[in-house]
Amino acid sequence: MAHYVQSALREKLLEVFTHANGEFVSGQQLSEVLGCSRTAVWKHIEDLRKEGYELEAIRRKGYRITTKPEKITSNEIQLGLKTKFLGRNIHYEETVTSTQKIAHKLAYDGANEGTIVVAEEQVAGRGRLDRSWHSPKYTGIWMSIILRPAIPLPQSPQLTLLAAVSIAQAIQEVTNLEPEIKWPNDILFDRKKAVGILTELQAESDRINSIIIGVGINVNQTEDDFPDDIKDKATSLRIQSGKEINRSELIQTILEKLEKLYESYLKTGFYPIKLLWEAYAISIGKEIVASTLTGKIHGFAKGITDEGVLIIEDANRVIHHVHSADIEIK
Ligand code: BT5
Repeated sequence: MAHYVQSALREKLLEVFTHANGEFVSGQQLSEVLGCSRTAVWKHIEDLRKEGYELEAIRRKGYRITTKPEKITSNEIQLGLKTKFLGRNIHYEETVTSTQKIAHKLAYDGANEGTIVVAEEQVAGRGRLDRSWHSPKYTGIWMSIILRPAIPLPQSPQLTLLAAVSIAQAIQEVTNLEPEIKWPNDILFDRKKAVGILTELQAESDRINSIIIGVGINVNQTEDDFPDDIKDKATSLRIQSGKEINRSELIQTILEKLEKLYESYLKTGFYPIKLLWEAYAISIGKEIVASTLTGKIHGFAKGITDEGVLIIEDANRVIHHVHSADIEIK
């Protein structure tokens, strides 16, 4: 209920600004139209700012909107999209709990391979091991992709690496930045995380029904947009490049790169993807600490196997094969 009232007020507020057509609207006027105090008006204005609206405020004159957030639209993603199946079916929503949750349901109900779920905001975005993923409105790409590859179950982690390569390629093409991949699923700039990937499965015994690749990309956030707990370790493409980036264009490029790599992978296997992945990898050839569910492994990251498994050699020259872990580079 509270949420409904909030969003109704927000709609009304935006309506007033739309009518004002770029002119100033006084705080008094706003408080009358919305039926709330001047302080409450100020709070709503702050909320709009957090959502990416830019407002000018001048004493005695009031407020006016100077820039509206750029929204993702299915049209923009699909216009000129050069894919056969990826992104041909788009499920778009303004606010969701998690795009993964929706994609799981769609996949279970038989959605076509290549269906994607895109949201402007996630209120319960998740990372691996039930960690949370900060997904504020209008600033990032929060997307889940449904694939149905006919591959043996143990090979499914390869798709995380494949997705990471395609996202890195797309970011490079759209922004000219040089992404670095940290095994298995992070894309970093200056050692700070801009992209996280979460790969989940629906399988029966050893047969894969679907693989759902969740992609979280910090695109247009500024430093102030990150909460304290991730401020020091997160970055966005805008912070890195100094430019705002069109999210629909980036999604389109990711879909094109991903489909190309995925088709090559189904035809010729993982090896070519592995080579591409290695060219972006920063965690290889370095001293690292891998935190696994069963403990920490300190050692030298030698590379990945043809299955995408991380190889670490410890101080006693014992080789460890790590399937899943968080990596810290020394
Ligand atoms: C990941 O997990 O990196 C996978 C993130 C996947 C998010 C996408 S968004 C679309 C789809 N729908 C979902 O609900 N999820 C997927 P992990 O490696 O466990 O990293 C999570 C950790 O990264 C958190 O514990 C934080 O420390 C940090 N973190 C959270 N939000 C972040 C952000 N926006 N940018 C950078 N770091 C973040």
